[in-house]
Amino acid sequence: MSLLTEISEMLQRGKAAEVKSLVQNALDEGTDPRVILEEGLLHGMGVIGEKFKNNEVYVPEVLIAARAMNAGSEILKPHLAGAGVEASGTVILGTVKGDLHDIGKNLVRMMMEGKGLEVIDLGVDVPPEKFLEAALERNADIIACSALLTTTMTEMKNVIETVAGEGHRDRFRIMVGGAPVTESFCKSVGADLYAPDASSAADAAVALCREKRAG
Ligand code: B1M
Repeated sequence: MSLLTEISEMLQRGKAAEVKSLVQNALDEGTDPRVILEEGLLHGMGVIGEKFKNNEVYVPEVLIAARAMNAGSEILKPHLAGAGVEASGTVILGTVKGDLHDIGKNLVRMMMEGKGLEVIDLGVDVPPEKFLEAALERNADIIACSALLTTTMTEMKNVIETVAGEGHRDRFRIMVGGAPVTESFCKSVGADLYAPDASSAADAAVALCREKRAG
């Protein structure tokens, strides 16, 4: 069995310690960290997701798989992030109110930090006022919202309305993403940018900060 397959299988079984050491072994063998992420960790999480959908596994199994996913991602973090890059912008990031999914958001943070952005991670279940408060306090460039549920993605509209309602809509760029979010949803709620995955979210955020700072 290849190391990547083993990572995927151990993740599915929620074996965090094993996932960590297998990820380290794969790095030591010279495997590209992005390949370890995509074909090891995310592959395993994808299988769990399918089983969750089909009621073959339940919340506890998904939670321990998520913990193993996060453990493996932490080992990858320094290898995905470009060390020593000066901050080129500040991003306020969080999962919207009512939503507890954070694996994708954590990957977005990792990729953004890797591109030299300063990321203030507000965690999960973040109310609109908290996004705005943090953005004002840190004089941020971007407010970035993640949502994984069709029932919570509508909170993104509340974030935008809260920012606009307080007269700050021109001051911050607002970015949205997460599995149910689409380009057309982004347009419909009046957000500035949608990114489908963590890597393109990081690239887009850097471009947005550059454009914003250029005037
Ligand atoms: Co939840 N869950 N969950 N869950 N869960 C989904 C999302 C679901 C699709 C499963 C299913 O039924 N098929 C479904 C949502 C259905 C829907 O709304 N359409 C669902 C449900 C229903 C629920 C509960 C309601 C279940 C229940 O209790 N009955 C409940 C809700 C809790 C709540 O939030 N209030 C719930 C709970 C949970 C757990 C707590 C058990 C756990 C979360 C643990 C955690 O995150 N720490 C969990 C998990 C793990 C999942 C699945 C299996 C995996 C999600 C994940 O982490 N994927 C998921 C099924 C699936 O997706 N196949 C499911 C991996 C991750 C890397 O991908 O987050 O999409 P993702 O992030 C990507 C992109 O979307 C993007 O970049 C990332 C990487 O490239 N991205 C951004 C994300 N944020 C971005 C922001 C950006 C840009 C890009 O810019 C700002």
